[in-house]
Formats: sequence, C-alpha cells, structure tokens
Amino acid sequence: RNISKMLDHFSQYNPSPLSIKQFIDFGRNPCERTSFTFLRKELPVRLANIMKEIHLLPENLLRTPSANLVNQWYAQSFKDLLKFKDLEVSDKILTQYDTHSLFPIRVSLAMAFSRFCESLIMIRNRHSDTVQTMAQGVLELKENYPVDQQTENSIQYFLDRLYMSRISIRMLINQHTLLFGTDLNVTSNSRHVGSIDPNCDVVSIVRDAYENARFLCDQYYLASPELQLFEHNRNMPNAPIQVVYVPSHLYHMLFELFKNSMRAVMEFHGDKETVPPVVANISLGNEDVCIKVSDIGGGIARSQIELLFNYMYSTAPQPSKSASPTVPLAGYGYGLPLSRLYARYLQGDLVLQSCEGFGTDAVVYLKALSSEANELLPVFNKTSSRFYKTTIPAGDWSNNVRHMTTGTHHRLR
Ligand code: W6P
Repeated sequence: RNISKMLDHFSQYNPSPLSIKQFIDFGRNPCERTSFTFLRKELPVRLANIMKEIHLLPENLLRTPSANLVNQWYAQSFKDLLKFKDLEVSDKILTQYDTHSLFPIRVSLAMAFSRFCESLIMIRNRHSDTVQTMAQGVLELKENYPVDQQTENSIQYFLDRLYMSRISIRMLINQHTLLFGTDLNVTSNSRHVGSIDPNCDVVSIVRDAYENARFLCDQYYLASPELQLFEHNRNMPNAPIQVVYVPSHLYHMLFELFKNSMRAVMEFHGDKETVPPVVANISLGNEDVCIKVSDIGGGIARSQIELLFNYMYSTAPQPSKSASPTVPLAGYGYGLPLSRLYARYLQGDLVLQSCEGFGTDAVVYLKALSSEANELLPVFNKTSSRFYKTTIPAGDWSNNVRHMTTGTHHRLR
C-alpha cells in the first residue's frame, strides 16, 4: 500500500545522530516548535531505516507470531507519525490536509503539539515489550526450524541494530515528552534535562547498582560480597567523577555487571565463611570515564565470552514464573548484550576480560566529553542489506578450514 512507498522515501534519509551536548543545549533552551519539526521527520526516518531491515529478516523468523507483531507495531507507529508530516506549520494555526477529505482541517498549534506528545507516549507504550517479544520470536524459530550459522549471524546483527535503534528512538521520545509534556512536576525542580543528568555522579550510581544487586544476592544466597570502591580522577584527584549522561542507562549496565559478578562469586565460594569482595575502580581521564568491576568468581573460558553477548545462545525458555516467584540473580538473558548497546549508544563500550580459574573484569567505557558522546545509529544501506543476503565466505585461517586428515594423501608441508 501507500505505506511501503513512504517507507522507501523515509529510509533514503540517514538518521541524524545528536550528541549528548546537543541534547543538553537544546533542553536548556527548549523550543517545542523546533523539537516538533525535527522529530516529525527524524522519527519516521529512524523507524523507516530499521523497518527496511525487519523486512530482510529470515522468513522463518519474520513469520513467527511474535516477530510479526513487532513488525505491526512499527508499521502502526510509522503511520501515526506520518499524520504530523501533513500539518503545515504557521504562526497560530496548523493546517492538516486529511488524505480522506478534500478540505484541509485546521488545528491550532497548541492542539497539534499536545496531539504530538500524546502520540509519542502511545508509541512508547506500544513498543514497551519489543525485547521480550523478539526473544519469544527467536524461541518460536528455534522450536520449529533448524537454525544454521548464517541465520544466527543475521539475527545477531539484526537484533543489535533493532535494539540500538529502539534505544535511540526512546531517547528522542523521552526528551520531547519530558521537556514539553504536561507532567512537568517530575523534573522541573531537579538538575535533570529530560532524562539526562548534566552532573551524573558515577560513584552514586555504582553504589546504588551494587546495593540493589546485593539485595537480590542476599535473598538468594543469604550472603553477598562486599564492595571495594576506588576513584581515580586524573586531573582533579579530589573532585567527584561526574559525566553528562542518562543515569538510567548507566544504572542498567552496572546493575547487570554486579549481578553477574555476585553470582559468580557466590557460586564459586558459596560454601566458605567469607567471600572475596567485588572491586570497582572508577577513573576519569581526558577522553574516557572507565568503570571496571572485578570479581574473583572463578572466571569463564575465553571461548565462552562471545557467547555471553549472543542473543540466540542467551534465549532459553523462561523458567515458569509461577514455579519460582522469586527470580534469583537472573540468568544471563539479554542483560549483557543490551548493556553493551547502552554503552555503545553514546560512543562508549562494555568489555569483558576473564581469567578462567580466577576471575573476571568487566569495563564500562563512557566518553568523558559530552561533545564526543554522539548517538551511534544503524543506517540502512547497501552494506547493511548485503549482510542479510550473502553467505559466509570460506575461512582463510586454519581454524576455519577443513583438512584432509585421513587416507594416503601426501601432506604438503
Ligand atoms: C563472571 C561472568 C561475568 C559476566 C559479566 C560480568 C562479570 C562476570 N563474572 O564470572
């Protein structure tokens, strides 16, 4: 229908990444008209870019009820936003050319703005279960079809891009609705600019994430490792380490890391009187803020590290919620891959390094400078679409090459 034409149109534009500095500068001198005009184009562009990739998914996945549902949500949200593209912005009155009517509908600016806010909130709610629903889709796929390496690679590539796109779209929606929505009371008397804290205190978030992970750990294991925390502020040794950041994103990453470290420590030393602490080192240099969380939880094999970030591997049927009402230190699930996306979203990263038999270091890197913390956004183009179609090239290192190991063949060198 008409929608596929509009998709083709909007997916030709590249998304426009913003830096956290741009978010802050705009939020400190907000203009609803500017935000409205930017978002009514930018949101359809970001939606269209990822929707084109949804359509390239392996058919077997796309046809599952869950993936199909997610696809429908995107189509509906795209349509919802297109309505605002037909509004003509004038000083006092917006003119809406309704496609079903020959006559333009006149809407006041204030009315258009509040309708836009309502639509954004509706869209945010519509997509609130995307991650869970896609995980369900992957389960449905695994149950019904054999999944080859090629398919698994495509799904890993796609889910990283889908979830990154989703993080970015929710960021835009949150900023607009927090800055211009009706429940201003929540943030008006705090230092926050929308969802951003311009003086986000890293140590407080680390302690908060630790305390909440510890609460779960105590419930499940009846004990928990202590936290040892060290700060290293390179240029101002006694000043607190602060960063312009979305506190909820940072909390999400650290809570996930602490849960994993605590579980490893308790499983490894559970039978002992005391367990070794989890150590957090927080550093600020010229470019990076680093948060290293170290545990002595026995570590994991080097070959297993990649699997922790693999969606297919992490998609196990949920233990029935009625059977175990108290969720322990949740399994790996999608926590780690999503946490890494949060870090990468603003040009940071999340890295694991483990010594099997000893323990694991997890490092979260953030950009120290708000002007360098640019959104990292998936772009739909020839390169991305090629990824879903090509076959894996034959390996050119010995670990990927099949050898002739039997028979009377001569071994040349
Ligand atoms: C482990 C495994 C793991 C994953 C992520 C973070 C910390 C840890 N520790 O043993």
